[in-house]
Amino acid sequence: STTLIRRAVLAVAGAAVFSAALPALAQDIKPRLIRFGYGLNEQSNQGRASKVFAEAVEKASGGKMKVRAIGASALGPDVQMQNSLIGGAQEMMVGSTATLVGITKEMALWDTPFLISNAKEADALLDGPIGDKIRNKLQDKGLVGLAYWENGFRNLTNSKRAINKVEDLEGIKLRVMQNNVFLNSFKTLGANAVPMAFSELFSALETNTVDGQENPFNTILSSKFYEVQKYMTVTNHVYSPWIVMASKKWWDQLSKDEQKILSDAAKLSRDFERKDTRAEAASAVADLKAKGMQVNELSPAESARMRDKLTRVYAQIGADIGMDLWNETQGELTKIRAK
Ligand code: TF8
Repeated sequence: STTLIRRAVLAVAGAAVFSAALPALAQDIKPRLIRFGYGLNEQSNQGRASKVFAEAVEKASGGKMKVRAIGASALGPDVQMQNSLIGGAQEMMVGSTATLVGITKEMALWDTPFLISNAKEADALLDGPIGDKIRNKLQDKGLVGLAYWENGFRNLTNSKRAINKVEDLEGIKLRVMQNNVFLNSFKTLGANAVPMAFSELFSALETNTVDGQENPFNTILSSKFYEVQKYMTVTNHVYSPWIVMASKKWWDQLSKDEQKILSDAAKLSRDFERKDTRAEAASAVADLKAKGMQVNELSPAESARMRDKLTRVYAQIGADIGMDLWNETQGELTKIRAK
């Protein structure tokens, strides 16, 4: 009977080895080299998660699909990479949704000031029907949106003064993303808003070409903006997602198995990225203070004044993305908040 047990054990072990090897054998996977570009540096939340994505793809494909994660805008700023993907000259990227508005107008929903107020709302809205609907619109434009990562709640920094009230923004030369909602919002609030690619931002701040910028804590830390910015004002004025995308031209040549490996890895790295980003953000204010930044919080009353001043901007977003999508989003948020 010992032999019987031994045989049974061996059979089970053999089956396990066989079935573990089987998916890789049976799957339709070709050797692929995937250039995955991103804008921040390697030592950022974006860089860390890009590495997780690359490793997940390599592992799931048995080493056949190799991802070269290339950061620091070495493949160009977001706008340029988006166009490379559309043209089929680059395979993948992760970047801002804000620079996609010219391609898919519905993306402007994510630029709505104060739309999302916490992580629970962000995840549920982005991973739910609204997020899917907007993401899938990219397909007609030559892009495949696979998952939203967290860029985060944006805050203001500048080299001139602490922003205690809306009027303090007057005359501040503020870099904004290349996106009309951001441009109009900050012009409306009195700043001298200048659209600029992220890759040019540090040196623009350093040379005082602009006085300030707005980004999540994580980016202010990882891009070392504290070296060239004295003041940070916690405004949480908008939640920005990032989006992982593939070139549709390239994607359409992949097998179903290869496509699944990439979408699974995009989601796996998304879950890692959100956790990592939130953990880093939680201690970032203390870190930035330790680096010498003077930090203040915008009062709820001033925040409310900001919103009031942006009424026109809200109306414009509704008109641009369509009132149906706007109303659906409000309905979805009501549901999420009730949960
Ligand atoms: C910005 C965004 C950046 C993104 C990134 C480089 O300020 O917040 O995080 O563009 O992909 O431009």
